[in-house]
Amino acid sequence: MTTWHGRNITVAGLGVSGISAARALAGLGASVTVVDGGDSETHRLRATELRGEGISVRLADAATLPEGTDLVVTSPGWKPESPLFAAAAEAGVDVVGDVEIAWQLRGTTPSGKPAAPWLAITGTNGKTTTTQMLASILTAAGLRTAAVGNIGTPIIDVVLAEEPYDVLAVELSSYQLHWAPSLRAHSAAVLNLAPDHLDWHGSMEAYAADKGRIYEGNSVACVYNVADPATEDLVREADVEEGCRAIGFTLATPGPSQLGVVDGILVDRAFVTNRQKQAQELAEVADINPPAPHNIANALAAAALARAYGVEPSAVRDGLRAFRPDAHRIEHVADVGGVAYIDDSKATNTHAAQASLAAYESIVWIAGGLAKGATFDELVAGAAGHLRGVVLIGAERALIAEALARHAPEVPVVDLDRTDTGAMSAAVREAAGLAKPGDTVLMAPACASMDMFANYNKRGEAFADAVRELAAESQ
Ligand code: UMA
Repeated sequence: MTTWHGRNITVAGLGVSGISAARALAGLGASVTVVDGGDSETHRLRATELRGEGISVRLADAATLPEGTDLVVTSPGWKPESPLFAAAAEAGVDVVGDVEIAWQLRGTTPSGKPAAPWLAITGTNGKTTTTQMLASILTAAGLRTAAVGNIGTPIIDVVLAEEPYDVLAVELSSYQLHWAPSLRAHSAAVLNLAPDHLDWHGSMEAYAADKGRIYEGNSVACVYNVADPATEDLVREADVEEGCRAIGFTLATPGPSQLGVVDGILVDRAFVTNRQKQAQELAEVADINPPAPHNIANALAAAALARAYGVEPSAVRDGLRAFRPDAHRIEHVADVGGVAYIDDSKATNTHAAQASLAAYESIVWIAGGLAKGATFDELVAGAAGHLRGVVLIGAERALIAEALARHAPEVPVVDLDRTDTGAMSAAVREAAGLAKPGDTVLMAPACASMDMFANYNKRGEAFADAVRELAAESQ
């Protein structure tokens, strides 16, 4: 077992994961220094708090490696080419992520109970929802569980909890997987694979390779999306434990070793005694909230992981029924003047935006923000036939404007040329002006929000506030 006592550890990042890692490692006797490039008021407040706990903090310098460092524990957002890591490589010092540390710390709780296995989920879209669905199913099965990881709860906090967990539903981003070389999940799912975060990873190949790490060393099941062959390729490339199975999920009738849908029923042909002849009913499509195609796929993936862990069919049904989706995911805000206003602020990439643009007939689309290295041609070409008009906001809206000019030149576009927070209210008014009764105004930006808002929640709230204002005026 690793000894942490007396080690000199540098934690990169004073955010959610950095604070969790710093506290945990200091608690185990390590000498911890947190470094961060930021120097905002929030950073200073956090620094004061940690210093009070005996943890050193250095702000406004994200590049220099503190003297004597023997391990760097990074937060997921730091890019691999960050100068700090170049300095670490130069000094022969390893760099790992907080998820790697959590994996190494598992089982060190005093209870004597074996470490909770991890059921891990990644994918370009749907991973938070699927992780929540899985946690709901595991809870319905009477297990003590938590939805952790990229979802927002640092995983180190959970593996060190006083009262141990039976099993964990772990959402992992490609960043976290990149920095977690020894992670070995019980079972794992890659939901889908589309270009995202290419600015961080450098290429689609590097992004896919990091996502694929989730299958390494799985012991029971590697769950893949039949409709997305790239996910199955990742299973094929993974080095797994003897006896670990590849399990597909599909919206069509499932083959052997798959979960799928038959006449509105979710069906398991993987975790049954005779998968050639037998099929186990799990739940009805109507049990899923909302029963949109991409969400049925999420439910099937969650069900596959739960069944891999041995959960009974009735708990899959009860867990799916109990699940309620988060705000800002294709959320209906209001109808104003016969036009529906939908908040899909969570559509922070083109793949997610594509799913919601495909769900409506005639759309006034509000889009734009930070593109994260994405291109928009495919998205715009696919959606062109549904677009009544487009309102563009945010820093990198020109990329979308150019794609519209190429693939949908007839569609009216309002380019707001604004990145202030008030721009959302103006965008909603412009959209209302373009929309006709029966249309949908869809805020699915296909971009990250940080150029204008603290996060996608705040962007969604700004949209909803603007819609409510419009509704009040129209009464
Ligand atoms: N920082 C630097 N230099 C850098 C990068 C960051 O100094 O080059 C500093 C920032 O000033 C900040 C801190 O590092 O103080 C932030 O670190 P971070 O960006 O890794 O964020 P955390 O607050 O630690 O949150 C992270 C995840 N964030 C990212 O991956 C960007 C959270 O996922 C996650 O919930 C949390 O750990 C707990 O595990 C958020 C996310 O946006 C929701 N994830 C991406 C996504 O889902 O698409 C991957």
